[in-house]
Amino acid sequence: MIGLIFGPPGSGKGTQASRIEHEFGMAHLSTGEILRSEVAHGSPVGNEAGRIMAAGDLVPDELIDRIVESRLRRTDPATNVLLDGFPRTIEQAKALDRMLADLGRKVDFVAALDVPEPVLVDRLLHRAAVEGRSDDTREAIMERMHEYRLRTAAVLDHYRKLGVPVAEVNGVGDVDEVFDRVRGAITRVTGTKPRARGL
Ligand code: B4P
Repeated sequence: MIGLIFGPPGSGKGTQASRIEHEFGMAHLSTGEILRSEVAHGSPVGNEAGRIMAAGDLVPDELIDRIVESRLRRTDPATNVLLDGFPRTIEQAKALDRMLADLGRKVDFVAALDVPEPVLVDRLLHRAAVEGRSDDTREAIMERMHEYRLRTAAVLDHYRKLGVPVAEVNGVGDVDEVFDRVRGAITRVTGTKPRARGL
């Protein structure tokens, strides 16, 4: 099974993904985390991506597509994969569909977190104060929201048109409350039961 956790910056994709990973037995692949690790290691990819990310822009599709493709090719075909932060453009979505078709796989569900922009900005400014991430400045946050509206939001319609089940989930509330909704939505659209105790 291949799932996407989707939503605007700060909607909690990474936060919810680590819970989905454990409860549904999925391997979590976050393009944001991969890029931050490349930046931290000072690799050529990291040097190229770091400046772009700090400005709140999306790194080039070709770069991200190559990263994801190499990870997917290394993944056992029997492994359930949860993609987090990818695809973020229609071009990335089409590239993903081609990669998966080559591997005899497809996107099975999209869980989309819905959070109003003022709440997103507050969360990211709060994270800036706690973690000091280079792309959590007010200016970069505004740019990330703009990129989301301009280029990323359309990815949901791409998958709806392909007939992929898209579950929209209210992402406002505490993390456990949001996860209850996410878990319910994934169970509904996939018919898969969480594996953790007492569920
Ligand atoms: P990502 O790492 O994907 O970061 P994000 O969208 O900001 O965060 P996410 O939605 O995962 O929020 P989180 O759980 O952390 O991308 C970072 C950058 O990498 C992009 O801007 C781009 O430059 C680049 N990039 C990545 N993928 C790319 C791609 N495919 N193509 C091009 N460029 C790409 O939560 C945010 C905060 O809210 C946290 O502090 C968390 O603790 C808090 N929070 C979460 N849930 C909450 C809740 N329910 N209530 C209150 N706070 C909550």
